[in-house]
Amino acid sequence: MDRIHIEKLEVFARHGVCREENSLGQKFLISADLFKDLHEAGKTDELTATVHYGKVCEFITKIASENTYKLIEKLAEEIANKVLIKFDVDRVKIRVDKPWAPMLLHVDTVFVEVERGWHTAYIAIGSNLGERENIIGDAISKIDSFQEIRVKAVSDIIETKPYGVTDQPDFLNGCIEIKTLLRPSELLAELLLIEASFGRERKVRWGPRTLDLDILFYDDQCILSKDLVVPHPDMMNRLFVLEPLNQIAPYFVHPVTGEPVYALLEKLKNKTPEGVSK
Ligand code: A4P
Ligand code: MG
Repeated sequence: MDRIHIEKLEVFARHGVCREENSLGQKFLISADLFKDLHEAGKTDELTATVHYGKVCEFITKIASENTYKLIEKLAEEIANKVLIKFDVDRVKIRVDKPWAPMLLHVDTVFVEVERGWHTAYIAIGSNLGERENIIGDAISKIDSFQEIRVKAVSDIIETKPYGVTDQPDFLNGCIEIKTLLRPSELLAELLLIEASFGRERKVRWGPRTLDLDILFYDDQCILSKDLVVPHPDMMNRLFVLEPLNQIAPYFVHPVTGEPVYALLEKLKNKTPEGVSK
């Protein structure tokens, strides 16, 4: 992919584990790769079509000089995260060199390098208790209020009959597409907190709930752990998931089955002749 490369920006700052480093300070060299499609800027010659590398340098200098961290790992992580949030880039690689680190040995330089970027995830939303519509709307706003999450698309919210445990009120269901800097486990932790903030109680599996937030896809990753399974293992059996998901991501390919969402939906509808949301 195209990139803008910043090589060894000099910043005087006070990061380090030793107290002297925090008071005296030293020079750090910071390099950055900003990954972005530059075709438009190359064609139009317009600054608005690209990222102003001067502004990025000023921004990095501010982060590095106005904070004091023990580790250059932390500095690199902070710069990566903040640059991704502030500037319109898909991915960044940040390298922090500390060539004058106080060691009684000679090394040319010591550096850490991290690569971070935006990820795409799809989340299913359900509610069948309380003010369902308001709860879903407020939950979406809450998700969007995170700096590390951007809601990119919202499906229609549809009324559905309960699936699994059928002796419970009807649900409202929808799906959203997000871009996020959070890792899957961090995203799950935030979603569980949001569920809890809407009074979600876990009494019965598949039972009634004020708010349910399930991660359907996270990029094309397959995750199988005690707390998280992605893609959601039962999504292909649920019209209440596939119908709204098909509105916002019909061509997203399920990384396990290799089928796009619209095909999963067609398949399920053929198994469910009434074509109703179950
Ligand atoms: N977990 C694992 N993978 C995931 C994932 N991809 N996304 C873990 C979110 N969580 C995931 O979830 C239990 C644990 O699953 C979480 O703590 C997380 O670590 P839960 O939401 O407390 O459990 P649950 O909802 O009672 O069970 P389950 O199997 O998650 O149920 P679902 O799949 O959420 O289904 N009918 C209609 N019409 N509409 C609905 O929305 N929802 C359900 C619940 C049943 N019937 C429904 C609907
Ligand atoms: Mg759930």
